[in-house]
Amino acid sequence: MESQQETNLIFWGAGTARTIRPIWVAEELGLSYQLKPIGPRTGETQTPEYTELNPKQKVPFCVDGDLKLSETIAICRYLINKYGSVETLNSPGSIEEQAKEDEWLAFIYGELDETSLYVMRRHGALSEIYGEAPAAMEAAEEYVKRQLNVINKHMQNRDYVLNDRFSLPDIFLTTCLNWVNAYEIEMPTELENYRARIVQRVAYVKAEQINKPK
Ligand SMILES: N[C@@H](CCC(=O)N[C@@H](CS)C(=O)NCC(=O)O)C(=O)O
Repeated sequence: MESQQETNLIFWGAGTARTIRPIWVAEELGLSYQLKPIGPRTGETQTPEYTELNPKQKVPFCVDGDLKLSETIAICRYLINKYGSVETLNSPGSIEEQAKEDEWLAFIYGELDETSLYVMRRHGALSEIYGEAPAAMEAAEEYVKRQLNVINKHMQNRDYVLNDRFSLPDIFLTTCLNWVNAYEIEMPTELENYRARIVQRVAYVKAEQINKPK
């Protein structure tokens, strides 16, 4: 049996393309953690206890001893900086490598996740809350395709986003590509092949099961 690194980590949140990210990182790192699988818009993020912990009333959220963290990028980055190793996932080795990792993370999270896929979610499946906006939906889908073309060009002849080693931007990209897939948005074949390869990772398969909504 594989040995697990003991921690006092607690993650809140399950069931979304964002909540899977810290779980996936923890699985890649072989960490022990406790999951409180609360879901968005279930009322569970609005209880006084949870609001005290995370005034944003959002998931995912992470507690490690005295440290309380929201924001998927910050949580995943912290886990790797604190618990990563060369055998699992580790922090970039130089300021320049860190800069390239940040560049891709910012692009994938900012342009694909927040600016377009989440806009489609808000005005699609969540339109009862955020309102119908067909023009925004159409524009966001076109925007997704534009960003996918940029990534596709970068990924030619590469196994991973950075330096031929699996790293945090791959976790963000794959979870966004899963989202693109679920929305049946046309994806370049090479990106679909990349996604299909990455989701076979043992840590991903485990995380995907664990992240399933209650
Ligand atoms: N920027 C945040 C976004 C978190 C976020 O919006 N989470 C959604 C679920 S994917 C949520 O909790 N929504 C609940 C709500 O808006 O009430 C992050 O990256 O963690």
